Amino acid sequence: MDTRRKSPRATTLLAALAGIAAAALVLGVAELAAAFFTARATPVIALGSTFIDFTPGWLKDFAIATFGTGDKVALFVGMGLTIIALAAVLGIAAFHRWVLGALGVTAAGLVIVASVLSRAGASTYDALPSLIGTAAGLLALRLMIARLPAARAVPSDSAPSDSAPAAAAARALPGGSSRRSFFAAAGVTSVAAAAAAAGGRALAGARNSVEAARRGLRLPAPASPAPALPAGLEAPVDGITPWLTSNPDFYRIDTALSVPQLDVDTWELRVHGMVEEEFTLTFDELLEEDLIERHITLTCVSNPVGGNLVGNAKWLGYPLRELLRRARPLRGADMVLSTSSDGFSASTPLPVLQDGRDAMLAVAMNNEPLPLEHGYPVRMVVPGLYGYVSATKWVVDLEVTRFADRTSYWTDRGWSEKGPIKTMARVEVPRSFGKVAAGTVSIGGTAWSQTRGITRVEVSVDDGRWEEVTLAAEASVDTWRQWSHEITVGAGSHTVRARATDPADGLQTDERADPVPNGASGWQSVQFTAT
Ligand SMILES: Nc1nc2c(c(=O)[nH]1)N[C@H]1C(S)=C(S)[C@@H](COP(=O)(O)O)O[C@H]1N2
Ligand SMILES: [Mo]
Repeated sequence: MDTRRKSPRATTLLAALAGIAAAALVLGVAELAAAFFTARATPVIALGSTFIDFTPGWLKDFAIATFGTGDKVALFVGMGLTIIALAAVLGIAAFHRWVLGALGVTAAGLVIVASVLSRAGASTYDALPSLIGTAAGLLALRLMIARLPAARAVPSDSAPSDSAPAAAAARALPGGSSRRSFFAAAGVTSVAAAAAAAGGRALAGARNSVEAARRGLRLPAPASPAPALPAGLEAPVDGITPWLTSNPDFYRIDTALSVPQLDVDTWELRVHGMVEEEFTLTFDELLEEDLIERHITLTCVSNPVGGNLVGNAKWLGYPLRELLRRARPLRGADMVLSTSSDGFSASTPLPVLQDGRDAMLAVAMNNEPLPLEHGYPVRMVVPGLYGYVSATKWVVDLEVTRFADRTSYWTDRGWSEKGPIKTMARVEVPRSFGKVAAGTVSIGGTAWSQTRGITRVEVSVDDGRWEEVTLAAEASVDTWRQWSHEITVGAGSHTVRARATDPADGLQTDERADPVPNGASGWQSVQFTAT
């Protein structure tokens, strides 16, 4: 008789333990991944909220009555016990039939994913941490179960059977040592779970402390404040995009899986390359310079015609032309390669940074220190260029060089070396496939042509004659400009097209182009229905 058959009870207990250790790993790894990817809903919190949603009212009342303000603790204890019980059952199931256990763990993982996705503000991307955690848990469970004696007793002298690999693994080991190796695997799993959970908390804590430092930051007043805004910047049309984009509404584009957490006390900008004077700039030194404040509209090269990867904010920063004046570029240099702490880079034509436009190292956005995801503590903002060749967030390095010598993140991936923003008119009202009341309809939108300005916008309804619309006031040539118009339409389906004119390049091209390699072009056409 095989020794392993002597204690089936003990083995079942170990299987339950394996299930519990695997569950701990699922949650630990998921928390770590959530902190790393800056997920909006973290798995444990989301599970807790779902747990509350599914707790019957009488039990909730009982919990509040009994535990008072300790009801949250009671919730997590109750949830923990539920998870432990479920995990133990799944461990035993996996021990008897691996497929059954694996399906159970996968189902549990999907429950976590579902609770994460059901939280307000969650995006599908937030499912990733739970999926990674579940995968890690499955793998660990598999390794632990494989180290347990076979579920079905197999005489050690029998021929290898068709039973689960677990049985084969167990048989391959001399009596006793399989249990030792089980404890080793379970130990590693538990330690990994605890380490992942602790790592996740540490990461989240570091993020909180950077956010706290950001909130406590006092920025100097600008030496050159933003010019006063003229009245009438917003076109009088319901549903038009606000002229100033708030920080939470500002589009975000970057390659950073995890938002960089930079410390203003250690942040430095290295300025080097083809310059007479190389230097580094600390954050305090940067703030001591004369700062300018300007409204500038940023645009992403990936913005499709009519798209919303564009936003307008007030930026405070140190003019790059001043910084370059200090560095004194050498003859032959034609590009500034800016690099972020996370390795992104952008190549900006040197003349653009010296031609008098308000290109800057920005430290504030709409009267606040830069939000973490918009480049805290310092980013570049260059009027007139798409972000991929100019707007480096979390910037730490400026190298004066030549296009012939160096390339950058997106130019390495087939996008154009130069990225001036194309003139564009956007229709915001009516919405695409929207409904309006037949008769006279107020329509409107935004047009931009940074550094050149917008002098005319025209619309054409149902391919009719082009009509000039009313332009709202212009703050500067570096900002977008709103427009409005009244059209009269009968019931039915209609289209409206829009096109802008700027004083330098003239009429916006009607040539359709995709965003790759240097920005979308073409006249936007919006279909809508009047009833
Ligand atoms: N470090 C870093 N900076 C970056 C990017 C990036 O991927 N990483 N993307 C650029 C691109 S393509 C754009 S359009 C702008 C967007 O800036 P925003 O996210 O503040 O709107 O940032 C630019 N700066
Ligand atoms: Mo972009």
